[in-house]
Amino acid sequence: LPKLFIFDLDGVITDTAEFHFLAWQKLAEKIGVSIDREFNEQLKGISRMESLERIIALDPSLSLSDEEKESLATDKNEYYKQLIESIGSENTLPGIEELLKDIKASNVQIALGSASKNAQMVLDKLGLTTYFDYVVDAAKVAKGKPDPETFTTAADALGISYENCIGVEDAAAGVQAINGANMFSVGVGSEEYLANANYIVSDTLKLDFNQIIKEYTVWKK
Ligand code: G16
Ligand code: MG
Repeated sequence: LPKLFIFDLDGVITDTAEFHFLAWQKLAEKIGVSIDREFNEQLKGISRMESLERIIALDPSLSLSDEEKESLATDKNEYYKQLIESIGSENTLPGIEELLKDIKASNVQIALGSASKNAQMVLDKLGLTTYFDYVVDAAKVAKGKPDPETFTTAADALGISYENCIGVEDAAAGVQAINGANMFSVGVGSEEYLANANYIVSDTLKLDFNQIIKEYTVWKK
């Protein structure tokens, strides 16, 4: 068995990836730029400021000061916080809590590996905090995804070697981070964006503990 599962938050444990998208869409509108879901794929897992930079870059005529950027990033976070204000356990994606229970029942540890500054609050609202042995959020890492640091920080904190870890991600940047850490990567979503994952499922309901272990065991040999 592996020793540690490290879960991404937005888009894997909960449907908040959609709320991030809606908040960025509203923010983009404010500066006269329009973004669609396809463009949004590259914002997944990327920090708030880096996401803003990518949106600004869509209009080369925009020139914004650092203060203006800070203020826009804060606006986006306010939109996002409004959208997640009333989330609860019904926002946990299908199959996730069952998977967390199966992992715990096998005495394997669980960590969170999120790029979000709102991660702990979201986990609390979902009522899932007690499943997690360790939480890595934006405050704990210097280099965000696709750098492996988010995932290695969790393993290091729990004293577990990387080849005994499984990372679960919905973002291309996140899969790249897991692979860069030499951990087994599970991608949730479309093959179009997650082709580099060691194992891909189309949605969270297909995250079956025994199947993941099977795939991991083959990979490890
Ligand atoms: C998440 C989202 C990203 C978001 C980032 C920062 O990470 O996927 O879209 O930009 O966190 O979030 P915040 O603005 O709340 O700090 P993850 O790693 O949980 O998918
Ligand atoms: Mg994500």
